[in-house]
Amino acid sequence: KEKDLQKEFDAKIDAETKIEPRDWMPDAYRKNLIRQISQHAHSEVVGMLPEANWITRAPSLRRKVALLAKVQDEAGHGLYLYSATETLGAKREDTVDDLHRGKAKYSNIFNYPTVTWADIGAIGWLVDGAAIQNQVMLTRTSYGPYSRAMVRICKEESFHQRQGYEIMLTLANGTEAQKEMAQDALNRWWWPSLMMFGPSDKDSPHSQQSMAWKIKRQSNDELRQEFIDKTVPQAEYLGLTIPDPDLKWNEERESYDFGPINWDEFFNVIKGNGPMNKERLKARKDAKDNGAWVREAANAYAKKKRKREAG
Ligand code: FAQ
Repeated sequence: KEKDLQKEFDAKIDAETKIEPRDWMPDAYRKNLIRQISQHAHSEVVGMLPEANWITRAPSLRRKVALLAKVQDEAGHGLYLYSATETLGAKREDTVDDLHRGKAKYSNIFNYPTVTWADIGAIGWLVDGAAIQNQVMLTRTSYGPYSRAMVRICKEESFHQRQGYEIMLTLANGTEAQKEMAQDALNRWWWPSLMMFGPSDKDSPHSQQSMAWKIKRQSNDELRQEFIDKTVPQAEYLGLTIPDPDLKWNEERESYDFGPINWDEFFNVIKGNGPMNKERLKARKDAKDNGAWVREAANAYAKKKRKREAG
């Protein structure tokens, strides 16, 4: 019986038929999806913090409205993705507790500080840009609810990317000090953004199986290269310099060669030792603790209502 179910599952993967919540799936497929989607959800939620830091200090009402909307979108993405993990049988409480206990990962990128307004531009441009590169691929992922979530989320991320690029464009065409601020933000966010795609393919333990299951449709290195090729001309248009002396167009490959990535920094950050890891986790834990009374009140109200309805 199990063999038949496995065969049916394999045939669906081969035929590009989405796997749906009630379908049989191998345990390891389910586990791997819960791992990836919950980390993705945590990234969206923790990812609100660096930008939220600038909401009160946005330089104009228009900038503030756009930033508020963007940060709210990220919250929505997080909730959407937690729901996707629930379709796989994960409990949201456990998933969130794993984050708070430091057991679950979230994207390396959100462990860096946002020290100037230009960082908000750089995040939209580079971080959302990298997120789109990865998530457009995930619209074709084999698990139905995840793939459909990605279609919606990518539409919003495109707005976020343009919002960030436009901030960079304004600064890059502004005063000398503003241009310097934009360049400084690019210098600090470039390399961590490249790390968002994950370790090199040869050091990526999940890739092979995730590709076979069509959870991932392109490798970490392929996506990183595509992102670089797309982003270099955008930096040129801004008149800014990518902080990589080895960056060079390769005629033969029709693609950019680039310098070595500091993987020690990456692994250190995802182990919890980045500049902002402790502060980010504390902010999430405090948010949960400070909201405890709301959850208690909502539960008490729901209980009272059920009792009343029962008779
Ligand atoms: N950060 O074997 P692989 C956003 C971990 S976008 C931290 O290659 P996999 C939008 C990995 O989990 C950011 N950890 O793993 C936004 C694994 O550890 P584990 C979120 C990383 O899964 C924008 C180990 O290294 N996007 O939030 C990272 O096959 C602006 C080995 O790696 C997604 O999560 C990293 N960058 O490939 C929000 C996209 N990379 O679990 C607010 C969905 C790897 O064994 C503001 N995820 N690790 O302990 C994916 O596509 C994949 O999970 C990859 C990693 C490509 C990230």
